[in-house]
Amino acid sequence: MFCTLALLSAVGVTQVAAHGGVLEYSWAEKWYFGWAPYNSPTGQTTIQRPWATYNPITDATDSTISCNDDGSSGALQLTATVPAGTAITAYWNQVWPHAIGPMLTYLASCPGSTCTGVDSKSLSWFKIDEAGLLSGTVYDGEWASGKMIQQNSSWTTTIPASVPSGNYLIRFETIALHSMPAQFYPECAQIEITNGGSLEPTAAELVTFPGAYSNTDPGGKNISTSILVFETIKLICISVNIDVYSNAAQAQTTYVIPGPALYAGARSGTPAPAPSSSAPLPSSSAPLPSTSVVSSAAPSSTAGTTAGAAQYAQCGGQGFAGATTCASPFTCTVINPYYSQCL
Ligand SMILES: *[C@@H]1O[C@H](CO)[C@@H](O)[C@H](O)[C@H]1NC(C)=O
Ligand SMILES: *[C@@H]1O[C@H](CO)[C@@H](O)[C@H](O)[C@H]1NC(C)=O
Ligand SMILES: [Cu+2]
Repeated sequence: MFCTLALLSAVGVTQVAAHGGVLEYSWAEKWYFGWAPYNSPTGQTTIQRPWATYNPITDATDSTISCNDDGSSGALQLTATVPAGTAITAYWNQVWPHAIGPMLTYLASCPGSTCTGVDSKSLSWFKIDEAGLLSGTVYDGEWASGKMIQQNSSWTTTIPASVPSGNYLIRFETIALHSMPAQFYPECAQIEITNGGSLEPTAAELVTFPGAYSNTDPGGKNISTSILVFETIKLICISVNIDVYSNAAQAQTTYVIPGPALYAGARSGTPAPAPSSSAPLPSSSAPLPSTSVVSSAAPSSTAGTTAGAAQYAQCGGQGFAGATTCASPFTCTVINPYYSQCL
């Protein structure tokens, strides 16, 4: 009885207290400030698409799920130029409160010579980065969004070198699974990719928002039920015999990240997809070591670490215990104190 009451009020507090979105971006040592949803739209000049609210989207098919707004660009919309291969960091408001759930990044190509005026709901999106359950179990493992919090509430995604040059929206998203239903936090920015490659996303890699997610996705609304129960019992009812709940989530070490298969150029980390050697990474693969793409060369080099970490792999940062050298010709580059990457 006590536990039930405590549970309800704790959930309520969590939901009121802490939400938000992407407030800034940085790459190549430049900073780009985002849209301020609680200021007047008049006079706002930013590369970020306008967005409406710090509140989460709680319906996977909501009309605002492309860019957390009606899909339109700003009156004074800017576009930033980004060479393909650049690592872009998005910053959420600090300290991001939701440590359970995946991180996802998408691109959508705009028709014509600019994304300005293009409705984000009309575009086809492909996923260039995803990370879900990094280690452990759904019950108490480490999630990508927890790692995002450790990394100064930021997430770094590299624009694959294979993406064709052109105008794109980039959509960073974190999904919070601590409560039911799942909470979606997507924001978008306008970029022009230069020096790109020639690997178009395939039809199977392209989705629309809404359309990409469903409320019955195993990685969406559904899985958060068990997490909510376990987390809340763990926090609030510490003395209760939790054995009775120790079934599925305690044993579950995989989490199916929602959305389409990862774009091939992001899977291989090289401009051209290696046809047979690089089996597609299962999108549910729990123990992805980092946010980054995994080189197909990685598995064979695990015995001797002299080769160093692959391109785009994490190679340093607070709390990082993996290899700190990079395979030739890449060098370990500090992105921020929490994250260094082989570039
Ligand atoms: C949740 O998942 C279970 C089993 O995986 C399934 O039977 C059930 O219908 C799902 N519920 C929803 C709301 O999707
Ligand atoms: C952490 O993020 C904030 C933006 O939220 C930024 O201003 C600050 O420079 C970042 N710190 C580091 C060390 O990257
Ligand atoms: Cu929140």
